[in-house]
Amino acid sequence: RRILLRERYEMLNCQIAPNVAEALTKKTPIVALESTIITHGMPWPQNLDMAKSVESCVREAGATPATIAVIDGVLKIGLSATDLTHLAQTKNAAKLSRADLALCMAQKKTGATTVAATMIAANFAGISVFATGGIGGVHRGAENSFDISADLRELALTPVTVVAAGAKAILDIPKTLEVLETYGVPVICYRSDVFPAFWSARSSYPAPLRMDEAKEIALAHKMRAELSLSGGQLVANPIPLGDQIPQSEIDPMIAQALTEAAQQKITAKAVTPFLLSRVFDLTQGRSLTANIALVLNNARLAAQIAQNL
Ligand code: PSU
Ligand code: MN
Repeated sequence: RRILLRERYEMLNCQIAPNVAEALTKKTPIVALESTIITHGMPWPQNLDMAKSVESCVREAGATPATIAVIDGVLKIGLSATDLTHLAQTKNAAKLSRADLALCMAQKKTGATTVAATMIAANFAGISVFATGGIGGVHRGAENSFDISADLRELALTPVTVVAAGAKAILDIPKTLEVLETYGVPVICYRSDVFPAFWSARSSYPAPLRMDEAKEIALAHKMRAELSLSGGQLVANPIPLGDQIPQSEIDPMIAQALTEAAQQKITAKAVTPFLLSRVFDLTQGRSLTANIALVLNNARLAAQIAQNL
């Protein structure tokens, strides 16, 4: 089977980093990490610092990090320090979701994977746990724009447990929760009775499900596989209270960013990066500090879940 897999990777131009390949062979815990957060979610040079710190965090928690991206057409599961620096500095990397991944590889281009594409690549490589900041979701005004992130449908299809700090507060949280419910995606709030709102630890929406131990989350993941259920789990891990920006403070800034996006007719893939960068400016960088803190917090929980799988 291993030889077959190797041939398949070569045919596809997929490279698994040596330490990730070793962890896969030895069945030691691995945590996948996305790269759109590096290229489209944060400014240089904090994006590179974050990418390195999140990998260290995973290692300290006893798992192997595997940051995923497409570099010159090669799907890499685990990036070298050179790749990471190159990607963090690249201005024109594509933002890859399910629709774009194979095309980017075929055209030998460079692209960063969103939650959806990272789930696909992780599952392909045999990695079950993935840590990110916040997933994409249903945008406010979706009843007119139909802007619903492909991340949600991916959670319905691909069996990876994704640890995020809830959905970004720039989104319509109740609609996002409704779509996840329709798709049969378990939304497991970690040690919380309410769904977290990314920069803020609490939203006003109750937790659809709650679990308090990484072990339980890992067991639920296994049970889904036993039942042959397609799709993953969303673990919503609140940002630590000391790092959060309370909703009352950030809400007016989100409202302003949304107004500007509408005025400038920002659409499709550009919406999320535009809003994140405007909220960064309007909070004078506080949103970035909070974003980094929550990603590290998610990496630690993801490593614990991976250890229990
Ligand atoms: N979380 C962050 N920063 C980000 C993203 C998530 O903290 O930049 C990215 C993820 O890659 C996610 C994407 O999959 O935003 C969602 O984009 P869209 O809304 O266009 O589907
Ligand atoms: Mn969208």
